Order: sequence, then C-alpha cells, then structure tokens
Amino acid sequence: MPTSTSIHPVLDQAPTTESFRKATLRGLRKNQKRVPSKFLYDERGSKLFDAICELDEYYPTRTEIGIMRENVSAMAEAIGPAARLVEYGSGSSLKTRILLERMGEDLATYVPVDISKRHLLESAEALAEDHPAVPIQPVCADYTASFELPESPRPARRTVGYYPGSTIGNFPRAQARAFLSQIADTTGPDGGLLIGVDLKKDVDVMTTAYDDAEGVTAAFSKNLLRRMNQELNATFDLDAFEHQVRWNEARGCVESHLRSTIAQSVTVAGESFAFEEGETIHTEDSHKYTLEGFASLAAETGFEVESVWTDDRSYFSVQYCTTSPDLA
Ligand code: AVI
Repeated sequence: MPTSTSIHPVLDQAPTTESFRKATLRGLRKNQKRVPSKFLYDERGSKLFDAICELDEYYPTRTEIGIMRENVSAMAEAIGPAARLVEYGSGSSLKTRILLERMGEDLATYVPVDISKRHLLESAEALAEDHPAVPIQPVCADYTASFELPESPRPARRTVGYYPGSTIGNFPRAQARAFLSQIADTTGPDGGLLIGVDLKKDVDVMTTAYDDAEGVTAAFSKNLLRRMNQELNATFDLDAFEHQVRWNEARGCVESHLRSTIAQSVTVAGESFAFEEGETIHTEDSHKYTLEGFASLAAETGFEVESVWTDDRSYFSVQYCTTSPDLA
C-alpha cells in the first residue's frame, strides 16, 4: 500500500530569484557572456534533462545504469550498513533506485538534495512508495553552496555522498576540487563518496551526446532564455538563438553555447545587452576525465579512490572514494 510516512518535511534552502538575477547580470557583462549552468534546472529544465537521459545519443545515463546494475552488490558492500546516503542533485533519483533496491533497510537515512523543489518532492514521494522503510529527508538547496543537513532519524555509522551522472564534469577543475573537498568535510573521517565520472573518448561520441537530432538538448539550453524572460523580465527572442556544441581539447570538455543568429540587443532585468551576429552565451561545460586524472583530483580533496567500475567500452566509470578513518 502506498505510504509517504517515511518522507520528512522538505528542508527548504532553495536559491532566490535575486541570486539568479545577480549571477545572470554578472555573467552577461563579461566579454564571453555566460550564465552558470545550475540555472538550467528549473522545473521545465529538470523535465527536459530527464528527456535528454532517454536519448539514443546521450550515452552517459544508460551506461552508468548498466554499471550500477552489474556492480550494485560490490557498491553496497563498500558503503557498508547503516549509512546516511546524501545524494547531491538527486533529480529523478533513477540510479538511486538501484542502490535502494539493494540496500533498502540497510540505510540509516536517504537525503536527496536538489535545487528544483517540485522535482525533489515528486521523486521523494515515488521512492517512499517503493521503500517505505527507508527514512527520506529531502533538502531543497543549491548543493554547490553550503547548506544544512537534517539530523538523521536513526543512528548512522558513516555519511556517504552519492553524486551520479558525471555532474562533477559540469565544474571547472578548481571548483570540482572545492566541491569534492566540501563533500569530504560533510562526510567527515571514514566517509564515502560514490560518484559517476564520464571518461574521455572519441570526440564525435562526446559532442553528439550534447547535440541530439530531435533537438531536446537545444530546447534544454534555450529554456535558460525562457527562464530569463519569465523571471528576470528579459526580452530574448528564442528563435534568434541556436544551440551550439564545441569540444575544447585544452580544457577537456564539451562546451555548450547559445549563439545569436543576428546582431541584436536584449534587455535583462532592466539592463541592455548587445549581441553581435555569432556571439554566444556560454551555458555549460561537460568535462571528461581519464581514470588517472580523476584519481589525482580526488587525492587533492581528502578522498582516495578505492574502487572503479566501468563498462565494456570504458565510456563511463562509477567510483567509490573514501576519506581516511583517522581524525584530522
Ligand atoms: C548533468 N550533467 C552531467 C549533464 C552533462 O552531461 O553535462 C547536463 C547535460 N547538459 C546537456 N546534456 C546533458
């Protein structure tokens, strides 16, 4: 019988429209205009992202799910019993289901953290129906900033972060380092992190994943313009911009841009911005790693990579990292 008794009230620390306004104006004033990619995920953006995950071209989700299914027992064993599992950017919690099906009551609590409140609640409710014995403590927050974790309703032996989807790839290296350090601080000594990391491969495979034939990724990118129109009183004509994808070899990332197809002027929150024809707003970076590259990044943050699982083609990896049990 469906129940939602395992869901605790949402701890609401969602970013305000004011933070969107400030970050957007700051980004649009730069020579290379940019808007932080976290703002792609309003309710519509989160739904479009779910649709991206189903696309033929978008190999990461399917590949990661395959790795999870094949190795979930080893992952559960690495995490151990009575863990507090904190998922950063939980979205629709698809991959978490695989973990919860295997770990279920072994978990002290599951804490999904997401910026999109409705999306967070919908998936928490769906999970609670299937796993009524696991306490679920949703936190609505921008997990890249510091936020508070609720107290676990059951004693937890360790805190383990879960960060699937290679979302770590959306950070430049310095920020990725800072974010992993933040997770290490949250887990404390003897903590863990189960993380999905997309690997470097053929450039066409990587770029096509962000430029699908149906145009779902283009709609996802352009949703940022729609969001600025709605929330910041902006005047973007969505038909005068196109989605553009580039591989940047030096930075090891796929860059997504919104390219102005004409010379035009746009107002955002009362401020005017000129665009030349061909000028872009840089909306997202998706960094790809080698196994060695990620291991050295993790080592700079207090984590050590303990186990790595990959697929047959070595497209993607799921890695379990730990912090030392010794008190710092
Ligand atoms: C969430 N993140 C890991 C995705 C990625 O692959 O960089 C976001 C995305 N943007 C377009 N397609 C997918």
